[in-house]
Amino acid sequence: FPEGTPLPAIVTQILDLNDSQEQEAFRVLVVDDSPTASHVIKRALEENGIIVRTLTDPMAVLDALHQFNPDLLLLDMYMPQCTGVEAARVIRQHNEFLSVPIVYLSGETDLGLQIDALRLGGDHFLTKPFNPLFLNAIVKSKIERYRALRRSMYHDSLTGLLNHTTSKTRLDAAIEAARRDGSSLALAMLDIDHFKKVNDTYGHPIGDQIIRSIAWLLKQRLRRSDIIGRYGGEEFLVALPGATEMEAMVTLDQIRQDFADIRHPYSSGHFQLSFSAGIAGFPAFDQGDALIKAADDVLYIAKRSGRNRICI
Ligand code: GH3
Ligand code: MG
Ligand code: MG
Ligand code: MG
Repeated sequence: FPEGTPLPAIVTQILDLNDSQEQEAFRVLVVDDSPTASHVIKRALEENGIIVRTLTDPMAVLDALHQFNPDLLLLDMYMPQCTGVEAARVIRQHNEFLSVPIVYLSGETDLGLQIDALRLGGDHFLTKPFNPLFLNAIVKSKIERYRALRRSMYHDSLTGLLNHTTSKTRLDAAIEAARRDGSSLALAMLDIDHFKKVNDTYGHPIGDQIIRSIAWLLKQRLRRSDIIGRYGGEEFLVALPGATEMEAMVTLDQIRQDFADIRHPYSSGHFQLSFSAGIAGFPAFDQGDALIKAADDVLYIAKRSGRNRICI
């Protein structure tokens, strides 16, 4: 909210976190030894707004997957270095690429060989020359399914935030990046104050709405590069790469105040709530687990000293 604007009373009713996540452009990696074929495929997909990267050497496919992070692979069957099926087998040996869709696009018309390719890690088989409309339709439907699967694996369904496990994984990765860059990172652990009373007094569904409203506020206020996770029931993990503990304190204290100001409507009146947070930072704590523990210890102090506050 810009300064001076009153907070909407019904923050909880305007959000649908899962629907409001803007759709990022689809990314497709095309692996084909023929530059001409790659070019034609690339153009057909780009006409539909898809971001395409082409690769003529299948031996480099793992690097390309890591760097480009595609939503789908279009794989040629016959290439001088190795076959598409061999490339797919290597890809599937890596856990993180276990479910990325692999669609073959090849001149191979032998049904038996096509079926073999599908058995060994492929999701679909298209033949050249391809119909651009059909190619785009297959690519779109496979990617939408894959994205939905990933969202449910990595995100919490109530809030759309990162789930517990993913929060920790992302925090660890951010710490490694900070170590490499010699930059700082601040971690805050947030916990809603007296939340049991909310459930007891107003009911569990209202409690859920409150949890969604904090998630919404955090998403509104923090940067895209920040890590926001639902760490537990009404506990949130917030990591700010590049920020010092003091900078995180300033940012989070503003959010704390705004949350405390929200009037949650209930029957003919309203109620107000608060949260507390503890902040710790890298490099003072240089491992994910230690950082979380440190922030949690400080959170406990914030609770003990009266709640509705952020401590460092
Ligand atoms: P404190 O200020 O010390 O944090 O007090 P508290 O009552 O918030 O205590 P605590 O953090 O231990 O309580 C968490 C409560 O949050 C327990 C549980 O009933 C409730 N809760 C946890 N997850 C959910 C959820 O997904 N939905 C709802 N409605 N309530 C939840
Ligand atoms: Mg070929
Ligand atoms: Mg709690
Ligand atoms: Mg609590």
